[in-house]
This record gives sequence, structure tokens and C-alpha cells, in this order.
Amino acid sequence: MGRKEMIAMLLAGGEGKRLGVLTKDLAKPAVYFGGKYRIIDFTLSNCAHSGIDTVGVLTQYQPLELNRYLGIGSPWGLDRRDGGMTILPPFMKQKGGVWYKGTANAIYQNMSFIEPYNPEYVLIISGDHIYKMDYELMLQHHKRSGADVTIAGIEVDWKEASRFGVMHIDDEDRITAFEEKPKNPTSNIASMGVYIFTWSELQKYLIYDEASRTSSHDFGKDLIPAMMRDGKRLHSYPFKGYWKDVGTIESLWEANMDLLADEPPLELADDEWRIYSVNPNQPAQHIGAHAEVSASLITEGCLIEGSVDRSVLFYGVKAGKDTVISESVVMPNVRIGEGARIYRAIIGEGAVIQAGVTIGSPDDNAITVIAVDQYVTNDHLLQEVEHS
Ligand code: ADQ
Ligand code: ADP
Repeated sequence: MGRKEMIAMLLAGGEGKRLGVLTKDLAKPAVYFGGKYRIIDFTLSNCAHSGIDTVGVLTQYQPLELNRYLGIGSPWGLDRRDGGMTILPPFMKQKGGVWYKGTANAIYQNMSFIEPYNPEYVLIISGDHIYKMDYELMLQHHKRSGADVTIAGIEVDWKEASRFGVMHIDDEDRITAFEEKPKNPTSNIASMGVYIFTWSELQKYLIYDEASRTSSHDFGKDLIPAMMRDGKRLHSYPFKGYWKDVGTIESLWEANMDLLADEPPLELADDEWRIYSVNPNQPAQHIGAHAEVSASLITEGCLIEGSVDRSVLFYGVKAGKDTVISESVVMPNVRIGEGARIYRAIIGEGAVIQAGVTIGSPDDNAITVIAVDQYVTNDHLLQEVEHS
């Protein structure tokens, strides 16, 4: 096995419970995004463009569809013998199977995957962020500063800051304070959960963290604070582009809506940085004679006979006559019966919306979520639709 300067470990096992019925049977990284993609495509495409050819994908929660989707990693150039993509589920040891306790424990349990590559650096990334980022530039920053760990940081809205790890940095990008999800944040520079560790340091801290009885074995809660306490060199890599943690219904909906602007903050029609994905081979979308479509993404296999405004439709969506779809995200193969109206909703894959049903309201800001494969009639709506 060839030596690698840097390999990536991609955390893809979180439960994603804040996405509710969308992740009941599906790992969050496999959730659909942007008409043609799954969330994890963004991180894997970043790896491809950053010259990273060895990626361990740590799975855990509802991995079946995610595994099937990832296959042998071909769309991301990871179907190779020297490195490539390796799926790393929690495995059985002699004393029985052990679930990954937290993110640091998940990496700890896979140290034997990393060791044979004898890397200088290890990149830790996560499968639930939408962004385009060159990890090679971050690695250069890490080498220049001589840090033990570099954490990608981005300025977020103050009102969002308590969802993240936040840090204070000095003029040289050195992190002087770090707090994981503080109730009252004193900084709005958020950790993106993207870390480059010098492997020898990470190795030490994984072992040290594992031995601690009080640790929850999480990077943000335990391992990073431990390094701070020990006076290690923690640096921040200031990221300026678009980045969104799509862990909540609101953020998932917003990030989809962001794509509909005339000049989207995240450009997907970018030849220099394509987002690779696996798509079905479906016929071209058909826009019917009386259809009206504006400010929307419509994907192959769609058949539209009604009106669609400010919405993202994944492949194979069929919307009958006199339907209204507004400010909504409609996942693959949804059927929408004649005259049905959908406002500000996320409709799960394969759902069927019966003719005449109204979901959401043009005057209501709440986002309605319809579960995967749900059959929605007017009677069912009141009981089964989950409001976020
Ligand atoms: P969180 O968003 O809370 O905070 P966390 O729950 O630690 O992230 O999960 C990080 C990633 O690991 C996710 O992709 C998740 O799916 C995955 N994951 C979680 N548990 C796992 C497990 N046991 N096995 C495998 N994968 C697992 C983190 C940092 C914050 C930072 C935000 C940025 O702790 O400091 O601000 O990310 O989103
Ligand atoms: P959310 O915060 O939306 O629930 P995350 O992906 O951040 O989603 O994961 C939430 C928590 O669930 C994480 O702390 C993770 O350790 C935990 N978790 C992940 N997989 C499992 C599992 N299979 N069983 C129990 N807890 C899990």
C-alpha cells in the first residue's frame, strides 16, 4: 500500500434526527439536494477536485441506501486499488459489535485503516454540508503555520452561532478560544467541522480521549477542547465561500431555495468544479402546453402540466393539470394529482399527493414535510403531516 501525504475520513453516520421523517430510513448524507444530487456528493466532489484519492467513509445510522449509492466510488474517481473509497461501518470485534460512540471514537475505531498509509496529515470531513472547497489550499495553510490541527472557519449569522463550535482567533489565525455550541456565543466564527490534523498528534489525542471516562468522544466537545487545554497549536483556515450545514428542515429548504436566485451564492453550473453524482437515465423533462414554470430547477423525467414557481423538482416528478407548486422541494418520483396545491413544503421521495389536496399555505412561513412514500389525501393530511 502506497504512502499518502494526506487521506480523508468522511463522517457519514450521524442520525440526522432534526430532519425528521426525511431521515427515518435514510442516513442524512444520502438525502437529496438541488435537483440532481445527494448531500454527500458535495464533499466527495471536493475530494476529487482537491486531489484526494483515499477516503474512508464512516457509516452507521441507516447505511443501506447510502452504501448502495456510493457503490465503488466511481463518480468521484475513487474506484482505485491504491487508496480509493472504503466504507467503514462499525464492525464486530471479538467481544461483540460496538457502535461508534461519538465522532472521535468513530475515527479511533478505524485507526488501523489509517495506519498502513502512514500519512503525514488526516483530513476529517462530514457528509452533511453543502459547499465547494479546495482542501489542498487548506493543507498549504496548515503546513505554513505548523499547526497541530487546522479548523476551517466561516463567519455565520450571530443568531445561528450557537448551533456550531465557535472560535476566537488572533491576527495570525491562531485559535485563542474554542467553545462547542455555546448558549451565548461570544464569537460568530464557526467551525465548519472540517479539520486537518497532523497525524502523529491526532493519533496521540485519539488514544488519550478514548481512555478518558468523562469524554463523550466527540471532536467538538472533547478532543479539540483537550488540545486547547494542553496549549497545542490550533489554527483556523478562513473560508470565504458558500457553506451550509443542512442539518435542519429550515436549512435544507433554504439551501435549496438559494439555488434559485438569478446569481446563486453557490454556482452549480461551474465547469471548473463540477459536483459529481449518480443519476438515473430518464427521458427529458416534459413541460405541458398549459404549464407555467418560473425560477425553478426541473430535472429529467419530470412531467409538468400545472404551475411551478421558485421550486426544486428532482427527477421523475409528475404534476397534473391545475397543480400549483410554490417555494417547495419535491424529491424524486413524487406524483401530484390534478388541482393539488403545494406551498413551502419538502415532499419526500415517492410520495403521492392526491388530486385536490392543499399542503401548506401561501401565507404561512412554516415548512411542511411529507414523508417518503406517503400517500396524502385530504383526510390523512391533518393526522400525518409533520410540521417542523
Ligand atoms: P455537529 O453538526 O453537531 O457539530 P456531529 O453530530 O458531531 O456534528 O456530526 C459531525 C458529522 O459526523 C456529521 O456528518 C454526522 O453525520 C457524522 N457523525 C456523527 N456521529 C457519528 C458517528 N458516531 N459515526 C460516524 N459519523 C458520525 C460539528 C462540530 C461543530 C461544528 C459543526 C459544523 O462539533 O464544532 O461547528 O460540526 O457543522
Ligand atoms: P442531528 O443533530 O440532526 O440529530 P447528527 O447527524 O448531528 O444529527 O447526529 C446526532 C447524534 O446522533 C450524534 O451525536 C451521533 O453521535 C448520534 N448517532 C449517530 N448515529 C447513531 C446511532 N446509530 N444510534 C444512536 N445515536 C446515533
